[in-house]
Amino acid sequence: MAAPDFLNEAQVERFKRDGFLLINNFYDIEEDILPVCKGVYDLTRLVAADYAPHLQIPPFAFNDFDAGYRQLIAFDRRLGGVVYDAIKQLPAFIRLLADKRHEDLVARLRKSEVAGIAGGSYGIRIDNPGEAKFNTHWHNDYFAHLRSRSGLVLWASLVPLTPEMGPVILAAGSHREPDLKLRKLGGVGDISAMSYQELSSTFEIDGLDRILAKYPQAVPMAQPGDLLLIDFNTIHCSGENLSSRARWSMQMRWFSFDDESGRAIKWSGSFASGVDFRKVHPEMIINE
Ligand SMILES: O=C(O)CCC(=O)C(=O)O
Repeated sequence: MAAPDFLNEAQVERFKRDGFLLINNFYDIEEDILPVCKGVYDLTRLVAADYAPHLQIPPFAFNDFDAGYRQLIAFDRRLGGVVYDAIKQLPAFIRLLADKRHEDLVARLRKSEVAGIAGGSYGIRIDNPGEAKFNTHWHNDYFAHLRSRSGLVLWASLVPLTPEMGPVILAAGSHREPDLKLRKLGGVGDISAMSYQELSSTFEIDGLDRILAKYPQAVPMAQPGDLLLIDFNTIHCSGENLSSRARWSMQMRWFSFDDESGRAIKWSGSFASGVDFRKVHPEMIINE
């Protein structure tokens, strides 16, 4: 298939080598990004109207769409959770998730003729300053979402990232690490009751320090409109937000239906869809 014109051969090669690729100005700010920010703003205003009517939410401004959200969580942090759960259902976000350009990327980078969107495996992270407890630990998205090893995370920021905001940290080239195994930390019981975050920190990649020492770390500084592509097998984690603004970022996950690895597991989901990963891949777990 011919490369879509937003992706040249050198970029395809870099993606294959590093297991990630930052594409600058992939999205149209007005068409693609602003409507999502406006949706976040509108939902924040609704939540404020119902649960914090005394707050004076300022008018919408793209560059500071979350000014009202900051007021909301300063008043009651739990209201931030209401916004977080709601925003992944915004039509502007779902339209972007299913964008044809994403399908073309999967076809090109994953050699797929039948692409899929991992159901329930998409959302908008809000990494507030001082809330490192919600950070993801070193993991890859195959473990957390399954479907197929031939998958792509499409990661895009809604705010201009700075190093202080703790952007996602990637172990460049770690998608080529063979035979990754996972070790359960501690005597955890019922994993079906755990959140995604808890689960990602319940299992650790076996030999993590040794593996991380092999790969240089990269921290792409995406700006609104940029797209960061991450191979499902690339090991990565959240950085720590030491700034004064929340780090808002979209995660959209696509995969290849036609890849053998997905067909072998009937495209099963993982923890993020309530499936116990250990039942699908017992050979990847080290039980002591
Ligand atoms: O944006 C981040 O902090 C990392 C997100 C991540 O690792 C994930 O959602 O799998």
